[in-house]
Amino acid sequence: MKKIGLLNGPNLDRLGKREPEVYGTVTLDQIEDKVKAKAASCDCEVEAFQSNHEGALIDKIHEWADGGFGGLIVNPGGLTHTSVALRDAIVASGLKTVEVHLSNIHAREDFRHRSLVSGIVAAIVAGMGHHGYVSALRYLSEKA
Ligand code: DHK
Repeated sequence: MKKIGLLNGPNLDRLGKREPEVYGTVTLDQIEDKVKAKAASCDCEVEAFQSNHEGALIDKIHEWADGGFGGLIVNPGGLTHTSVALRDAIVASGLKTVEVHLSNIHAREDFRHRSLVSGIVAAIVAGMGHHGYVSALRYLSEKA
């Protein structure tokens, strides 16, 4: 049984209420349920965590790295574009990682085009809304 972490960063707890024209109407609870339901059919176990705090996200990555996890699905939210520390934690974890964005960050403001995470992850999914998370799990169920 592969253990996969599902990590969501700042403001993703507001999904469903937050700019639905950009991020959709599906809530984070619903996304986590969809990913966990998919996990049941591909011999994976998914643990989900969301925080609005950079340090809490980093602590969770360390915990998962030490806890026998094999893969990580991460949407760092706005920290995507700013956080060297989060990037360093992902590298140090050794977890096979997929970066997910609900929106197509390359079709948005210039400051969203650069991700500090993209260069160190195995794969990137952007613009597929909540489907991106399930696609990431499908990939990690084979590759992690
Ligand atoms: C989510 C956020 O909160 C933004 O800060 C990113 C990302 C994009 C998303 O599309 O899921 O720029």
